[in-house]
Amino acid sequence: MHMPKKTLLFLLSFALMAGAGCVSYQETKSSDVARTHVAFASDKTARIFYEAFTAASGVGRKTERETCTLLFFTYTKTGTVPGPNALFNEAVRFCDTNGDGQITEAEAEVFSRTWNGGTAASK
Ligand SMILES: [Ca+2]
Repeated sequence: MHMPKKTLLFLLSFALMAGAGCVSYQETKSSDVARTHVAFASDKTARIFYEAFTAASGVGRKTERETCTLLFFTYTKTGTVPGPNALFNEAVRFCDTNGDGQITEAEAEVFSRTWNGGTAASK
């Protein structure tokens, strides 16, 4: 059986690519910013805020991006996790409802009941 040269070359290229498999790459980055300055009306207010903030700090948010390149059989998965300051700033923005830079006891009480780590509730 005689196989044309082009067909043989095509089959050889296909076998080479199939044998190479898929290259997979995964990277997780942490992005952080400077912490927002905030004042608390009292020590009790600060305690309420920090207790609610740290209770939900285990709830991480991750922004993911996936890329699949068929030509070179490459699969890339990139994730970004906000750093602790970014989460703190978001918590302050969420808690300080009137945006005056001071957290009152009423704001801290509402915050402690509604803050879930910034995953669902936001202003
Ligand atoms: Ca305020």
